[in-house]
Amino acid sequence: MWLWFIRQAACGVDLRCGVPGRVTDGAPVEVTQSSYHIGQEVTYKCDYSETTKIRSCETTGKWSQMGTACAECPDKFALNKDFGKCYFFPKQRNTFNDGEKFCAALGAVIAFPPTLEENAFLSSFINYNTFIGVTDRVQEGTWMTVTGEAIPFTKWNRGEPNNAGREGEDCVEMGGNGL
Ligand SMILES: [Ca+2]
Ligand SMILES: [Ca+2]
Repeated sequence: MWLWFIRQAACGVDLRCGVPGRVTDGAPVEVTQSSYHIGQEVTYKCDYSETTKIRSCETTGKWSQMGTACAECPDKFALNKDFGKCYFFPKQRNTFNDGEKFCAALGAVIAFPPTLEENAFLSSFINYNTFIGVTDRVQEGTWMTVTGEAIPFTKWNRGEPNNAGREGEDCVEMGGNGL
């Protein structure tokens, strides 16, 4: 009998987020749904590195703010997208050991170029000979990175390496010519 009464019906549906779009430097890894419920998360991958970030569907029905999908560089450091690295070229002069400490205090290491392209990039910033993160202090004549990795190529200037001087040389400097 009640069924014969005429009433309005209240309709409701959960707020949902739409398909998550690209950001300037990355995109969602996998978009499988046409809409997402509140609290659901998607993973974004940076276009030029393995960095990933999470974006979530907020109670407003919008995706959480995401400036960039890639990692951000620390203060003073500039991003190089091609190499997926942040670089800083300080002006002050240091010994190699002090340079290492200087970089370490910034959470960095003395930069070393794993490719010829990166070697060329580094050299383009060099006005005065500049230490790079390559050393033979562990074993004389065996050159490796300051982090203990093998170096994939060398680009020695003529006559180098020569361990010159009374105390020898265990560090590497690069000139503006990339040697
Ligand atoms: Ca030398
Ligand atoms: Ca040496």
